[in-house]
Amino acid sequence: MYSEALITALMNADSVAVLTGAGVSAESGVKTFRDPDGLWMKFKPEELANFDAFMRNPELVWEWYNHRKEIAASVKPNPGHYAIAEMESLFKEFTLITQNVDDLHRRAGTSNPIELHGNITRSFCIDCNKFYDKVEVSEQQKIPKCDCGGMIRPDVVWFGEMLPMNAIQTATAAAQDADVFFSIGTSGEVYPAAQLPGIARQYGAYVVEVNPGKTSISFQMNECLLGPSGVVLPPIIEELKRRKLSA
Ligand code: BV8
Ligand code: ZN
Repeated sequence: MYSEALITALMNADSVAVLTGAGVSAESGVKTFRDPDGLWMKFKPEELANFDAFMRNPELVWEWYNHRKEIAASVKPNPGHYAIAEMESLFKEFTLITQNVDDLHRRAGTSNPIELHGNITRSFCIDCNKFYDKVEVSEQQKIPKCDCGGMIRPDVVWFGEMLPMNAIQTATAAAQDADVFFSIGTSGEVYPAAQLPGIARQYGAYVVEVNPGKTSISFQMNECLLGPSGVVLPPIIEELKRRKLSA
């Protein structure tokens, strides 16, 4: 499935970076956004994943995020998440950058996921910015309220919102430094995350896409591994560990 060039590049790599999207969680049972049965097929992103939509209809947006929170909490990381977590110990420098908000990389053991679009398990008050790890949304109180009386929102980056400065700076530096850069389970439709594989390529990385299908950024890759991440990644990690042992 993978080429000798990829294994050689990984054997010689000091620094490796990985960008993931919703596809890496698909085998855990979490719907993606743009696949035929994806989340955006039922809801329009502009109706839900933006601040104006939240202010217009906070109950609907909280209902949607609570639904996604319950799904994320009820599923488990899959072999793709675990393979990525294992990569951390195989290279001098390793950075996992994710667009996902489902917390599955952390639950699979990745110690410091760079969360470009936030994390659905966290929320914060839009008035005083107080963070909450746990918010109760009940029948009576459909919109969680802060101690200060302000409305609480999910800690995710909506369309039209800036990404957390430190996250996008760390991610960009990791892409520039990478000897090998993986783009896994992302359609490459959302910016500025979708610029990262191209930046890595520009700075000399060997860039690999892992996705059952072609995407709008496949043309930027050195290699496209056409398959599900939970199937494609584990054999690469196994081969790498075998070669490192015998090196
Ligand atoms: C911003 C919220 C500054 C959290 C999301 C250029 C530069 C900067 C901004 C823009 C720009 N051009 C346009 C913009 C605006 C906008 C944008 O990118 N719009 C797009 C749609 C054109 N970007 C922004 O607004 C960003 N903000 O840049 O601020 C600014 C402000 C104003 C104006 C200009 C600049 C904010 C972007 C963040 C938006 N928030 N979500 C949440 O609810 O989740 S985006 C949403 O899409 C998710 O976060 C998701 O992660 C993300 C990307 O989707 P993917 O993860 O790729 O998922 P998708 O379903 O698309 O694809 C899944 C893939 O997996 C498929 O390819 C499939 O084949 C594959 N797959 C399926 N099964 C498997 C698999 N792969 C592997 N294994 C499998 N088993
Ligand atoms: Zn508050």
